[in-house]
Amino acid sequence: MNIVYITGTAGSGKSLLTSSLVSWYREKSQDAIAVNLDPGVLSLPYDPDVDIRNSVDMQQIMTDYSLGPNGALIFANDLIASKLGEIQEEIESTTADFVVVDTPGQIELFAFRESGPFIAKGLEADSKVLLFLMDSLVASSPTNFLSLALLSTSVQLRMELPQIQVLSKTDLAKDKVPEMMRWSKDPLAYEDALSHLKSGTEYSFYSQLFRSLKRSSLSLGLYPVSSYTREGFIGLIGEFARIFGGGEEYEE
Ligand SMILES: Nc1nc2c(ncn2[C@@H]2O[C@H](COP(=O)(O)OP(=O)(O)O)[C@@H](O)[C@H]2O)c(=O)[nH]1
Ligand SMILES: [Mg+2]
Repeated sequence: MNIVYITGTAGSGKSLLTSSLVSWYREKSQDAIAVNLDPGVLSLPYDPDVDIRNSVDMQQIMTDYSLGPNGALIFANDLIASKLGEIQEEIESTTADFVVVDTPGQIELFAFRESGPFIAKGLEADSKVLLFLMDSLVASSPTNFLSLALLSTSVQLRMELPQIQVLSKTDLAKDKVPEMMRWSKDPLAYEDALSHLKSGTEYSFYSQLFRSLKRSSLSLGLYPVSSYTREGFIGLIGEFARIFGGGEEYEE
């Protein structure tokens, strides 16, 4: 059994990608399940096979501890850690080969408190990979692109798992995607985009940060994907197959 954790900022497309990946695997007759780890979510674009909301009840927490929604959300996210055994058992009670884990809407509640890294490291699987979603619409300016690349590095330092960066919602930023892909591969292309925007001091700050990230990057690369059109799925799922060591060949 292999696990894909899906992380990214709120609204970056985690839940829809979870849904689309599971559907895609199932259409290829692969045994895949969706796990929802967001205790605060009201509606999801998929029917979760394992759902943290069955064991962590936000309403109950608000009542029992006299907390408002924000306090209850923090409490609920911290409680996820105590459910590790239950989640593992539920996953293992399925026969799934691919487990796609949708993480809480707010990344700081998952990656930067204790429960996220605890669950990510604690769930047992043959292989695990962590996706970090960079929303195409946000990442299309060179400074935002760097900011998201830094955040994804920060998340990786917390989670300590192999990481793939995903440029999400590419259907919404079609004309910008090729340029962002060039930035990810070539610091000179990135510096070219910066040179129109920044003063000398800013330019050198951004370009040096970018170069040092590129030089020492722990990421396995940036994959452009649309959960609506499924553009880019072959590339992304091919990368999973390499990590998971499966020999599957997929077609669109
Ligand atoms: N056009 C388009 N919209 C998307 C895509 N992925 C997500 N969205 C939309 O972006 C919004 C946030 O997505 P969601 O999956 O809920 O983000 P999450 O907060 O990271 O789980 C929703 O309205 C989605 O329908 C995509 O690939 N293309
Ligand atoms: Mg979500």
